[in-house]
Amino acid sequence: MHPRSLPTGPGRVLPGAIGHNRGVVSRNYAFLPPEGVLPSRLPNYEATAVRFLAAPALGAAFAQALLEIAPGGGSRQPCADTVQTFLYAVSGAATLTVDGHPRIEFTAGGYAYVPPGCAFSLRNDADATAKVLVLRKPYEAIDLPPPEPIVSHRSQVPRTNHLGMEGRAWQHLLPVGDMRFDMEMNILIFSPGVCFPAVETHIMEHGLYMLEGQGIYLLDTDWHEIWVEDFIWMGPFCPQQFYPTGYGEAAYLLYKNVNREIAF
Ligand code: UGY
Ligand code: MN
Repeated sequence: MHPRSLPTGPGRVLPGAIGHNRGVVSRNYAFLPPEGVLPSRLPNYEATAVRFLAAPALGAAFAQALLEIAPGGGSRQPCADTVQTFLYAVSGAATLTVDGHPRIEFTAGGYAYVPPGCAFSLRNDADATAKVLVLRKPYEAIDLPPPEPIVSHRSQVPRTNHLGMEGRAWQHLLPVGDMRFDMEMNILIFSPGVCFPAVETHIMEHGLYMLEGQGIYLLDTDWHEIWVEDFIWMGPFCPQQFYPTGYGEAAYLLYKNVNREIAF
């Protein structure tokens, strides 16, 4: 019997919570199921829990967090940061305002790129909690102006397949190959049974949030079963491979740092 199918009662620990823990934090990767990532609060947000998923404290060169904005909650005032921010709506319906763009209803699949110095705010005027992923990273400036803000939705982004591998698809949420950007945010989509053509061992870091389906993920030398809402940090050169095990498509949102020289 699966431990989750065993009987328990209100106020009691779920069977298997300890012996079947899936969370791992190692030198060059972390696998974080949601139940282990405890909430905190942020000064500029009311009625909002923040669950940090990646941060320099872990070894990452970026920060990523899940905001859970209760009805009536959200930013106290517009927030302009010296670092760039990427927002992705996971569930619920928040209201997003990005400087220079009309206010929009920010529902699942909505996303925004907010360059350094540009202000944004998130409010929840609906009657259910809104979950929003926030990624922050210092912008690595070059001799080009920084990018403009982008406010869009996953449904506006075509599926492409630059590798031509059967059963694979990508949605590039930010322009790929545009040297003003120092990062990519992509949704990778896999048909059942389809994996990467090789185990990857690249310098780029990843922050991965599982959106749909399930599978097993190779990180360094270990395989991990992955489900919706799980998060993975992959550090530079971490060996990685994904093998979907569900009956339908698997999809995840993936951060990747690109387009810049090595800093010494
Ligand atoms: O683009 C990538 O690096 C991607 N294939 N990696 C991953 O999904 N772990
Ligand atoms: Mn990769």
